[in-house]
Amino acid sequence: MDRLFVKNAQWIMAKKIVDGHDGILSVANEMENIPFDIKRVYYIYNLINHRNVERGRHAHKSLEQVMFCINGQCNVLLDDGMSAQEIVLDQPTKGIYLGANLWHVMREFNSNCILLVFASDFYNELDYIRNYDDFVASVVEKGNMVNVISA
Ligand code: T46
Repeated sequence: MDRLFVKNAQWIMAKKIVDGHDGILSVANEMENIPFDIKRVYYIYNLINHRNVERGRHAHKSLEQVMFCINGQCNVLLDDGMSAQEIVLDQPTKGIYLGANLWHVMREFNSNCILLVFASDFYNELDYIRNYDDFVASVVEKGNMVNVISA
């Protein structure tokens, strides 16, 4: 598993229970594997144009999320405004925490990719920063505010 060096991201491992039955049961518990109260769950699937599609391409102002690829795989580009890295989600138990102020792009899906996302709040379009320049400006502004406070 790649070391994460971008801010506001971390690997999240779901529990994997292999018992006497066929199949594997995985579980993620609020405040245990998922570091926030879960208000919403959504999933992304049926990626027919999977080779060319990119989803995400935004940051959130305050929303926190954990994303698992529970079938297939995809890449996620993570960009905190200072540095960026691309990770692979390819195991149902290996999730990524997406904190606020983290630009993320999901891409290079394979055809059977299913993303399962736990979110800390309900859908609110006002929480999205969908323009990359606006995102960088907000990171710079927050960085300056930190410097002013700590000066
Ligand atoms: C995110 C990444 C990982 C709703 O009406 N309710 C919802 O709960 C969601 C998630 C979306 N929508 C609507 C808003 C848009 O009209 O569904 C449409 C597609 O949403 P969006 O373009 O934001 O989809 P993605 O895949 O680019 O992003 C989604 C989440 O929206 C976003 O919060 O971080 O997955």
